[in-house]
Amino acid sequence: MEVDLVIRNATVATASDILPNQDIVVKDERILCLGQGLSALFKARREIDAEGAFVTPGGIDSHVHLHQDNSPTGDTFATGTRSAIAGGTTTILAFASQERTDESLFPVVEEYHRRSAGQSYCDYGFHLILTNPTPKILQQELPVLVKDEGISSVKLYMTYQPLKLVDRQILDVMTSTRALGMTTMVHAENSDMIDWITERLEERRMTDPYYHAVSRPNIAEDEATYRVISLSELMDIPILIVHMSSKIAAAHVRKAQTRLLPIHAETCPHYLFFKSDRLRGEHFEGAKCVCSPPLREDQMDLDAMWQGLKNGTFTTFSSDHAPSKFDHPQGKKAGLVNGTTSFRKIPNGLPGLETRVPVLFSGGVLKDKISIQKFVELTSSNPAKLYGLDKKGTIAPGFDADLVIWYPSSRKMTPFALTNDMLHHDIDYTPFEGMEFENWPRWTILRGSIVWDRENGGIVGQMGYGRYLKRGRSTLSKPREVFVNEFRPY
Ligand code: DUC
Ligand code: ZN
Ligand code: ZN
Ligand code: ZN
Repeated sequence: MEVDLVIRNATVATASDILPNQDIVVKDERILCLGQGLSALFKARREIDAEGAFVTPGGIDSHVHLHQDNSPTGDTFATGTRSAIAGGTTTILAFASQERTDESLFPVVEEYHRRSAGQSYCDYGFHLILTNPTPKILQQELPVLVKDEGISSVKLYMTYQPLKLVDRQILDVMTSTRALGMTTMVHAENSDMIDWITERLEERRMTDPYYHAVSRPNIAEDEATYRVISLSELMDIPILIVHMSSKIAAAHVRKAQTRLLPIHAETCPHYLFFKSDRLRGEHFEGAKCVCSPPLREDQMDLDAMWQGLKNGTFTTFSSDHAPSKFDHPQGKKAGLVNGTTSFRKIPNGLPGLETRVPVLFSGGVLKDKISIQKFVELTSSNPAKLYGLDKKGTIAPGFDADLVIWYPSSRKMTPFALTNDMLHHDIDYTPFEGMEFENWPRWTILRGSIVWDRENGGIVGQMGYGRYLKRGRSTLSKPREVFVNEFRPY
């Protein structure tokens, strides 16, 4: 039989197993079969020798901000997804973001389709950011978006004046997401604590980038995390708490999971590797690392993030790619006007879409901090299951042939120190500048097509090859029909 691609002698790593000497056979964008000694049975239009190399499922980055109005100097779908494939990510979930004044979600989703159509190098889907959850939107529009658009998740903010929902609004949203089987993602920080501290710091002229971290202490994340877990328990719905950064907050997630509540959480590369001293850089350079929740002061918090990756507290490991250019008046330098600093005006967020997978491979798997199976689970399999991507997230017959082929340990890649000019985003810095990498995706394959070839041409995929993905329900968790008392939220 003639097939499109055979990858020979791969060491296939999935979330459960490491399988040596595998031939992976690809036909019509999908994995047809894999096993030992298969290559002789097929005539392949293209072969790749992966002798001694790990092959892992294409990365799924389930938290990416592209072309949002609130970051005018960030990445577009074209530049962001170009960087994704260069770093072994074949699917992203970006946000279609409702403004407080938007009375309908349909034009919002249409607008994000316009921004992404024909622009994407990788497959993509949308989460909805809900900032104006009116009864019409919750009862009439959300069901249509779930059914027709395959948008099966929303993100809510507990902080930021233009975005935040108060608890009773969160309960309103949860009523609908519960009925529709959607996953509810939450940015958990206590808004009043942050605003109040920010005002005091401004009165005291403590406005350098470093004070952004001071204005958002661990306890603000801790309180909001516990609160939203309580709201979730009241409503009996699965949630995912995004971009977690602190040990005390993660402990609430762990405890809730031990009680079998359907609480999921996510952490990001920057919370594993960087502390808040990064915000102290000279010449306003600290602004490069302003994100929310902020980088933490204490190594204890970074250690807790690693521990949470290993022990299952964190379901997903996402980039939270939310970049702004540094040297631009609407970028990070918005917080520096005529020599006067104002951390409040620095756009929040870091670039990290291209580096997410290699950072965890090189800095986690190769440093024996996590197993390769755990790496696959966090970077690909769990995001697929949590967000209803039923053809993605593992290497098995019938699944999309989304694959990353690493450099083999026998023919090692020359280790290198990362510089921003090696990356493919449209951002003028990377917080990972200077970090040593001992491996990097040699090839990235999306639905059977080579889209990244590090030795021959780099980006070889086409803009527009990436497809919009309609998603289904989460297969990781659902309501349990367990309630706090006789009250039912429906
Ligand atoms: N939340 C995000 O999810 N990304 C960037 C900034 C923020 O607060
Ligand atoms: Zn957030
Ligand atoms: Zn607490
Ligand atoms: Zn984000």
